[in-house]
Amino acid sequence: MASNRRQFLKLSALSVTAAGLTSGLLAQSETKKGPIVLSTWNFGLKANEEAWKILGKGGFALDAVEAGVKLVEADPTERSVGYGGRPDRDGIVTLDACIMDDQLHIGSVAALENIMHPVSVARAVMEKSPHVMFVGDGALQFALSQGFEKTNLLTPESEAEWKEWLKKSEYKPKVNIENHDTIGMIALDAQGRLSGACTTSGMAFKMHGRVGDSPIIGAGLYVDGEVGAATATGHGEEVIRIAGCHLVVELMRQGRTPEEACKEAVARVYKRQKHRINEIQVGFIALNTAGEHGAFCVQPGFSYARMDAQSNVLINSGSQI
Ligand code: SD4
Repeated sequence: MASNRRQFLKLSALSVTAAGLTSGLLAQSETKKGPIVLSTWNFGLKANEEAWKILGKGGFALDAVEAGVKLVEADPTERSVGYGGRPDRDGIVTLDACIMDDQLHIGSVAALENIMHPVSVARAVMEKSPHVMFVGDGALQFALSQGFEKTNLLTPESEAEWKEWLKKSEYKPKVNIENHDTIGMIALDAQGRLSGACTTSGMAFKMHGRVGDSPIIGAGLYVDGEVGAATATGHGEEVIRIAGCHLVVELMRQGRTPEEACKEAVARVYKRQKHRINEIQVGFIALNTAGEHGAFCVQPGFSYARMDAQSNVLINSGSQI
């Protein structure tokens, strides 16, 4: 029974649906340079459109990825990123984000509270500080010093969900299509420059102070201008363990296609966690300097949005199980 269901999910992952989903096989066969932008989950479609306002005019990939993910950060209906994100178990919304260009310029913030756009604070860390990462209260102080304003990020919906969660206080984070999570975006611009950004409110009802992979350069995001870029979503602890996105980029450097590189990284997660693999989701997306792209994940259900001059489509990722 379970294997029939798995078979069904695998087959359906390869089919073209009315919702505009296209297959991983199609993605593999496309070979074109930029501009092109990829982002995680179905909210990536609208984020790509926003990024395209810059990419489509020949703008810088770094500006495009920042603008693209900001759209999702500001949307209170997206409950896993930015404003309206689910809080930790103390009822506090804490945000993680990072940004990176093709020259190894990096900026990151972790466990940041009360700021609507952590990705822009990460960019300010990159461009206006001598450091690469700020956390917690220091990140907030830095943001305020740069002119960012404090906002209450806990919406009534997220607060109600947290109060409901407190009744049982069971921490079993479910990460998949039901509550699509981090937005990671990677782009190649018309001049062949790569950049990436990643932003999240992290695992719902995490312990206060917990930081996931998303603000960690090399785990939730990595960009190398000579090779390609990758970003991740899913259980951050598993992504950090294998230095996931750095691994994906290094595998592309060794000659793997983006999809092969993502698949090999997912296999490392699987190898260690196969006894409890049904509880784990990790997905990677990757783009190389030729504009080829691909993805792979542990559980069926992960998709990514790909936009180029022709179209903006949601692509189902292949999965390990
Ligand atoms: C984290 N990777 O905080 C993030 C959350 C996420 O899909 O992407 N969930 O671990």
